[in-house]
Amino acid sequence: MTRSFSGIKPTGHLTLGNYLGAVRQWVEVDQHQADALFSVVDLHALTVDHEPARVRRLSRQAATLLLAAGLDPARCTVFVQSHVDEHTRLSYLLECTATDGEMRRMIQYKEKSARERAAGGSVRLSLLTYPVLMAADILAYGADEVPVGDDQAQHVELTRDLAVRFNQRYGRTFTVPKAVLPAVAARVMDLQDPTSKMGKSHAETAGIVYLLDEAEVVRKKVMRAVTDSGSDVAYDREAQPGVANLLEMLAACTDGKPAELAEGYTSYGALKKDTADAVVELLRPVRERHAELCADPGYVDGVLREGAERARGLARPIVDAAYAAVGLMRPV
Ligand code: AQP
Repeated sequence: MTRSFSGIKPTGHLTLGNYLGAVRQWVEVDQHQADALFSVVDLHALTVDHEPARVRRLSRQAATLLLAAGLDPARCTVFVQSHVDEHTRLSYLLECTATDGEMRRMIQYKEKSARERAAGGSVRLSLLTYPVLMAADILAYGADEVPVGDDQAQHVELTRDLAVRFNQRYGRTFTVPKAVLPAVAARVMDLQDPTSKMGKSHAETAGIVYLLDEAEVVRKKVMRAVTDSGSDVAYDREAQPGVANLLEMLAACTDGKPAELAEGYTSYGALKKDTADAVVELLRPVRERHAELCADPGYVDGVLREGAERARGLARPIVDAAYAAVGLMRPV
């Protein structure tokens, strides 16, 4: 059976981008078709300035939301990354496989490090090596597939390169994985700046729909979305990025096609209203189930405990084999 791994960073409240670009595919497809592992990748949240109590709170919230969205522990493995030591153990071996040039070419690193420097801050070394830890997350499980949004495709490409290089140098140890992108909404854009990704860690929140936003808040955010000058509703990402973003969101919520949906609208107002309604309806059951799960924290703890146990059992032999392959002496 195909094995898949995917993760979500507790760097903020989960967004509609996370849901449409990743989580929904995990729920509807991956957990049914693969031996799927889903992790709250909390170590990745430490690559930028963070508040410890907030990371802890957001990790629990992310795990609870994944279950609320429909991940079923009877079908898949849900766990917290820092509960499984194999990730950091393997990360070091992969740091010895990657080059610093490769790391510095990563688009996310370039963008984030530039942002940190512009704000007068320093750049943590872990921000540079983040893609190596991500590669370890994937390779530790022998994952064949990595269901992600478009923004992570370059990191999965790097993971493939590292796996191939390691296997060539030390003998076949890792499965070479591939990224699996959703057909629509692979990149949901910020409603206030449709040229930038809707990201959960962004400081400006007016253009971000969070999964736990009240229905009225969602409506307000969508109705105030930046559209384009002109009044035609057409699906054109280059010329009309704001409208294209709304059409893609509507298409993802209604299983439609953005270009076909565009033909049914003559005003931005009607498109926004239908998009807002569709998003509210899509998120309603997730919010309701989240509230139920919050009332039963013991259940979430149990899922995460069992998930980490299973994850450890899968990762340990693969990481041990990698340690042996590079020439490290095994404990006697
Ligand atoms: N806007 C998006 N559209 C489609 N997919 C998205 N994903 C994230 N944003 C979008 C996908 O969600 C999964 C989890 O990603 P993450 O936790 O790395 O994403 P984030 O919300 O983008 O978090 P940050 O901290 O704000 O990220 P940075 O600043 O690093 O971009 C992934 O599969 C991702 O593709």
